[in-house]
Amino acid sequence: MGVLAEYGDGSSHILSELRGDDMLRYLTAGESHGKGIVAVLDGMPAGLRLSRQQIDAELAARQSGYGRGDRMKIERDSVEVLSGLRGGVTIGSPIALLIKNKDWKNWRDIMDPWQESDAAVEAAVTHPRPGHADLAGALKYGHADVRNVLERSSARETAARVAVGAIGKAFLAEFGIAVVSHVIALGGVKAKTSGMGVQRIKEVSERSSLRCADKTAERTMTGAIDRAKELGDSLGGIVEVRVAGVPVGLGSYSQWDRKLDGRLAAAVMSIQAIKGVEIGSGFAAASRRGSQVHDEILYSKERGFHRKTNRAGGIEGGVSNGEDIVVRAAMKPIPTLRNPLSSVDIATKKAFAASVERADVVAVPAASVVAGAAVAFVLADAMLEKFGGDNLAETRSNYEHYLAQIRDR
Ligand code: EPS
Repeated sequence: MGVLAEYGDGSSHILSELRGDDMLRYLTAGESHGKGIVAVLDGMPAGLRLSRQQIDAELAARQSGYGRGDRMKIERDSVEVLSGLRGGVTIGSPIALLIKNKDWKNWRDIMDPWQESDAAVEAAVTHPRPGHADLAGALKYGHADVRNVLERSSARETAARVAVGAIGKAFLAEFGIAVVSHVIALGGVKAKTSGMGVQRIKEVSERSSLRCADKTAERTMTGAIDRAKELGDSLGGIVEVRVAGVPVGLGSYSQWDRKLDGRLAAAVMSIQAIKGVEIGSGFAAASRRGSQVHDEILYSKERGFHRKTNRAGGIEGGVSNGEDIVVRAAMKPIPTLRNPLSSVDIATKKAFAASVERADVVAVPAASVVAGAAVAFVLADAMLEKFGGDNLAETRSNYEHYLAQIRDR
C-alpha cells in the first residue's frame, strides 16, 4: 500500500509500504551442524555498494573473543551471496546469503536430511540442559531427541543475523550513521567507559580480545573467564550498542508497534541468551527523580535542538531525538556446563546430569557483535520506513529534504 509523505513546502514523496508490512525484513534458516546457515534479506533498495570483506570482518568479529570454545577453531565464517547483488551493488531484489558450516563434514551422518543413520541414533540427546531451549523445545515439538531442538536454538544462527546486520550497517553508513557495540560487563566485572565517544570506544574495543574498551577491566574479566573454565562453569555479561548520527524522527509515538525503542528491544531480546534490554539509563532511571533523569533541551544555530545529557539513550516517546542511541543487553551465562547441573532423562524420567556438549565458557563479546547487527537492522528498517526509496539516490534525496526542513525550523 502506498503512503504519501508530504512536506511543508508542498512537495511530497511516496513511501512504498505501510509499517506492519515492514520495509526491510529477513528470515534465517539452518542448523548448527547442518550444511550452513542462510538468510534472506528483503527490501534493501537498489544501488547500495557492499563489500564481502566488510561482511566477513563482522563475521570474524562475532567468532572471536576470549573464552570461546573449540568450535570456533573449526569455523572460518565467510558469506556467499546467492542473489540480489551484481558487481558488488544491490539490485533491489531479495538478498540471499549463505554461511557454510565447516563442521558439517564431521556431522554428515548425524545431520543427514534424508537418511537416519546409526550414528544419529547413537548421538541422540536425552538429558536436557537447564537454561537451554532443550526441554521446552522437545516437549513443544514432540521430539524424543533433544538434538532436533538444540541444533536450531544454538547461537550459531546469529552468524546469519550478523551478515544481515553488516548490510544494514553499510546502508546506515551512507547516511553518516555509525554503530558501535562493545562489552561493558562480564562475569560481574564492570568496564568504565563514561565520557568515551563512539569513535574512541570503537577504536579501543575492536583491538580488545573481549571487545571491551576498558583495558583494566579486560584483564580482570580474562581472569574471571579462566577461573570459570577451571570450575567447568560459564559466565554472562552486559553488552552496549551506541549509534551516532541518527536523525530525529525515526519510529513513532503513535502506535505500539511503531515505537523505535520497542522495536530495538524486541530485536535485541530475541538474541540467544539475552534476558534483559534497556535503553539509555534504563532500569537505573526507575530509582531516580525526574529532574535527574530527563535531558534538558538546548538550542544553538550550529547544532539546532540538542540535549545537555543523554539519559534517554536517544529515544523519547518511541521516537529518535537526534542524540546517540544507547541500547544495553544482559546476557545470561552459557547453559552448557562442563560441570553440569541436574536434569532428568526425557525417556526414562530418571535423574541424570545434563548433557555436556562442546561449548563456550563465555560468548558475551560475540553477543556484542550480534546486538550491534540487530540494532543496525532495526535502524535501517526505520530509515526506510521514514524515507522510502527503491534506490539509494531516492532515499538520500528524501532524507536530505527532511534534514533541510528540520534545519529551517
Ligand atoms: C552453541 C554451542 C557451541 C557454540 C555455538 C553455540 O557449538 P558446538 O556445539 O558446535 O560446540 O560454539 O556457537 C557457534 C557455533 C557459533 O558460531 O556461534 C550452543 O549450544 O548454542
